[in-house]
Amino acid sequence: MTTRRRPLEEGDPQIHALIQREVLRQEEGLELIASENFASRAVLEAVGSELTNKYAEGYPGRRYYGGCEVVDEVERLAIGRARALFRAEHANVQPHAGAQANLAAYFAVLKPGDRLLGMTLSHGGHLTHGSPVNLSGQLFEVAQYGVNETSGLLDMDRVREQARAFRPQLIVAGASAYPRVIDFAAFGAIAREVGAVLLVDMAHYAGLIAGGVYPSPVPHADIVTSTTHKTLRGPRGGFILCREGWGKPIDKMVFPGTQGGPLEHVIAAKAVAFGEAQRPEFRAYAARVVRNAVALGEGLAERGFVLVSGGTDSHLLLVDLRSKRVTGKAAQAVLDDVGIHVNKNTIPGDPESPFVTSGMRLGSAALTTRGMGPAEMRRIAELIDVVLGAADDAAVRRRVQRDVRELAAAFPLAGVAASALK
Ligand code: DSN
Repeated sequence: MTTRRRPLEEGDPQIHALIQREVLRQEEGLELIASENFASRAVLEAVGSELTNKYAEGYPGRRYYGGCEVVDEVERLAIGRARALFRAEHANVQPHAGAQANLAAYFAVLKPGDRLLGMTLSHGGHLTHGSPVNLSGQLFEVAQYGVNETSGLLDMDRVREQARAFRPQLIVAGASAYPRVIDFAAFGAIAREVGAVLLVDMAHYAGLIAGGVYPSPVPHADIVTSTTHKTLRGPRGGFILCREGWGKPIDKMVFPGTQGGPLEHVIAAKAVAFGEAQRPEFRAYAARVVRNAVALGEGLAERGFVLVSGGTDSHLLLVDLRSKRVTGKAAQAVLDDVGIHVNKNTIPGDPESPFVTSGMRLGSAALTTRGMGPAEMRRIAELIDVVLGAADDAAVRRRVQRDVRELAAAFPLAGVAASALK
């Protein structure tokens, strides 16, 4: 008789128990963090594979180590699938994360002291788009654009004026808390007019772009960076797409410029995710993500929540909590306590500090993967409203926590592999 080996449980019960706790937390809660998702079992299996044992500095066919014949095939598959999925001329799948993808891409274009124009973090941009606390804000001369604080929308005329005045060598488009469609064509035209390279960081929208429900930046940008784990629902990691002419400088700046050995187990999982995203079911998933975000936004608006920009065209919502007299920090804590996971977020012109904030960011990608639909989104809007309206009432919090667990139990994580591609 053979007994099933449980190497982690037996070999490291502490880490095993912590992973089990995290699985339970994910199972029992409602994941509304806009940058998170649930990867398929196939993606998880690839990440947990023996490919982690292999060093493979270099690129397929040009490695600094022997024994790379298998990982060469893995990486070629990932590159081919990324290029096909996004119709890109060149792909580099080695960036360990989005920040690394951006850093490598910046150095392919810029020298220290050159000029970068990016979206300000407090208006929904990203740390790596020129924030003073990030290398991108320290190594380059940076100017930042934002949204119109009344409409919450990007004003492309204003961006054009800034670009004309600042004459950046690189313009960065893309955001981490902008719910609406970004006009990549307008960014492309502005970049051409001022002689800048256009880089689009599509990390948040990648799955929606792959699924055909959000416009692709690829026809308009010289370079596109991304992560694989948000709406794209792959493993935690990054990648870069670019026009052929940028291929060599980008590859050189990923390795050896900014990284060492690639994570071939993660690259295998990226290939799996790109493969999943090529299927017709993924297009249906992407459409459901947007429909769910719209439903969640409508449910919240009906209950007096104010949505920055009035709604969403994507997977995410930015909620101005001032009408509810609660800060982002307090809302996040109360919601966490009942198992609804969101993140506090600055809103345009936020009077509070980035640590406190007046807003929260919500996203529908993860719960859509679990199989939830518009009816569940409306129910969640109601639960958010109830708990934020009675934050000091422990009995209400416990009742909402029970409702949250009940709703989550109806869409088990164990069903993700099946429901994810429904
Ligand atoms: N930290 C990610 C997010 O939550 O949007 C972006 O890198």
